[in-house]
Amino acid sequence: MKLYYMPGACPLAAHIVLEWIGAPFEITEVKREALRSPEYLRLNPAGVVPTLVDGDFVLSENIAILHYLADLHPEARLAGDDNPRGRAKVNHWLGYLNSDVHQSFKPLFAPQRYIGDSSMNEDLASHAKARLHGLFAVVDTPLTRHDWLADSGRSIADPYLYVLLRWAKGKEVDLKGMQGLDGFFARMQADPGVKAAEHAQGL
Ligand SMILES: N[C@@H](CCC(=O)N[C@@H](CS)C(=O)NCC(=O)O)C(=O)O
Repeated sequence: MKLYYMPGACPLAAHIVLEWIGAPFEITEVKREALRSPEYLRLNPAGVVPTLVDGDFVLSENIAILHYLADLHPEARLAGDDNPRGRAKVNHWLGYLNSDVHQSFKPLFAPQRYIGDSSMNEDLASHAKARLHGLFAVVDTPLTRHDWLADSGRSIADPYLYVLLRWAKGKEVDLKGMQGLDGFFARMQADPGVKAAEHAQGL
């Protein structure tokens, strides 16, 4: 199994899951300028990471990849404890992280895709950060009650949240007073699988 990634970008979530499930895998870094190369576009027509290649099976989209890995290794119990409500809760958080939180970082990383006037970049960034503050507050609440995002326990949603929190810290999103998130971040940082993935990506 091979995971295509850019260091610190969202494929870090799948990379951590690969560490957690303990299956053999390799990683290949994609340089930003190679995202639009014909070779890479053949694997991932959207020209983004992650892409996972498992034999003749090529898969993109974070949520699809995370579920695929969890389904390949049910013994790791990363998809919501194998019952409809548990799975629904994991999907709830994955949807929230992928559609709302992840997307709200995009004006911070690539403002030129959202506005033509770069003198407005600071204003755009401050609105994006305010939006992210509110989105993270919603995630903080369950983490004041339990260690992992889904109440069924550790899941594929947790590495995704961890990646987004790393970005929030890098971009100085205000997370003051969000103690659930503080504890979660510290737990993830101490996790051997997280450490291994970060080390392999040179982070
Ligand atoms: N919908 C995709 C989005 C993936 C995505 O946004 N990847 C970013 C890195 S975190 C990327 O490759 N950005 C490069 C670009 O947009 O040019 C998914 O969830 O997998």
